[in-house]
Amino acid sequence: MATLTAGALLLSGCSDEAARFGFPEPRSEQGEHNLALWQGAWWAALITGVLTWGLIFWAIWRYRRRSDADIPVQTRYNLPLEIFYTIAPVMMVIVFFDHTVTVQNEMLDNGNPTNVVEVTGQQWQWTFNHGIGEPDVSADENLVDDEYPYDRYGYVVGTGSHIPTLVLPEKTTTRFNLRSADVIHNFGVPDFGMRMDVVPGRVNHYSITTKEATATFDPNAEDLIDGTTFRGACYELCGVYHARMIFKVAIVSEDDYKSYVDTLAQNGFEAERPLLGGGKSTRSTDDIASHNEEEGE
Ligand SMILES: [Cu+2]
Repeated sequence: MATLTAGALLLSGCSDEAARFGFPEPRSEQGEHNLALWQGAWWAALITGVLTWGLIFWAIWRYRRRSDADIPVQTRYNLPLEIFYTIAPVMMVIVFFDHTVTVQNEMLDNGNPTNVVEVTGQQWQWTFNHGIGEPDVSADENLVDDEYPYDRYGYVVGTGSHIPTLVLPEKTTTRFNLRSADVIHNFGVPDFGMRMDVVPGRVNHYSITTKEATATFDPNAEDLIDGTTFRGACYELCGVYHARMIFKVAIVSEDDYKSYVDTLAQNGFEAERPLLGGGKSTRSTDDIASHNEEEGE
């Protein structure tokens, strides 16, 4: 118990990161649920570990051989104890399972998205299609048909030499519709505590609700996007240049987001349909987005 208390003091005394057991500070509402599951699982494992180690060492000491002539008590069976150490782990697994399912449901809950971004993974980068105007989210009821929530899109295309930035409005529920143009990719942002496979031939999706903005967008500034950005990546080994499928995430104010999408459109990165990979998606947005990249993190 002393060790446990010391451990708790150490953790609370240390940085927030230690208290999160290395989990990044969630930048989405949903990420908080995953963080809680992660912390709860660590605490449960630590408490069980300390208790078990304690009992092992206590038994070794308490029932040690005290002299050459002494033979410690020889116990072969202890039925109540055996029943206990069968049932206790089963109970623990049930509790873990219950929490896991609850958190999974929270992470996969679509909420009421007010913003939809069509994300395409292609070897070896991402395309982000941002809607212009108000979305008609009911268009997403059938994800494989030809209907999309917006009439117009501003898009950003990453390439092997250009890391794209996924710009999102603050305090907004954004739904990501995930498509692959070739093989299985995986779209994830650690600071959202979430990732999901991107599978050719189907449309996966999840929603996140961003917290407050940490960056700004100004079309007239030297650094188009300024402030703190987060890292995103492909989490499914998808080929030789898998490691290049990284991107940045910037959370900006709603006004900045609108101005960002308008800027994309004004610079010609506009389409009536989202770019879903293939030939067109090799066109790079370097010329409007690149000069902020160098200054980035
Ligand atoms: Cu990939």
